[in-house]
Amino acid sequence: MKTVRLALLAAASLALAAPSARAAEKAPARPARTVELTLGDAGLAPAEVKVAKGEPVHLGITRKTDHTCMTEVVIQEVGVKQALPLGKTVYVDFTPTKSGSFRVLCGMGMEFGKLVVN
Ligand SMILES: [Cu+2]
Repeated sequence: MKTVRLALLAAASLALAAPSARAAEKAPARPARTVELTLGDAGLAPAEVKVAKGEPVHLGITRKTDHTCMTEVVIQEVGVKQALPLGKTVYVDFTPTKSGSFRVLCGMGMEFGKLVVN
């Protein structure tokens, strides 16, 4: 797996280094937007996050309480399912491809917040 990844990276570097008309035409990759969420005794803060369709999101979540059932975060529509260890910021990356208001859930399906994609 590691070897394959390295090979892909090498191929990508070569592609970037090689001057070509096609590379010049290609739009630069959109930088990811970093969004930070904190889970405390009062819940998720902020409880609603707004992002843009097609914009890569680098989502960081820090669980600061043990008095919660949200030891895992699930946002089905963008394929997020991530364990939330206490006191540690975990990051998930995704790019929403459809707009809507998506529920941010704990592992058992309870709603803690919304991800709004416009
Ligand atoms: Cu729950």
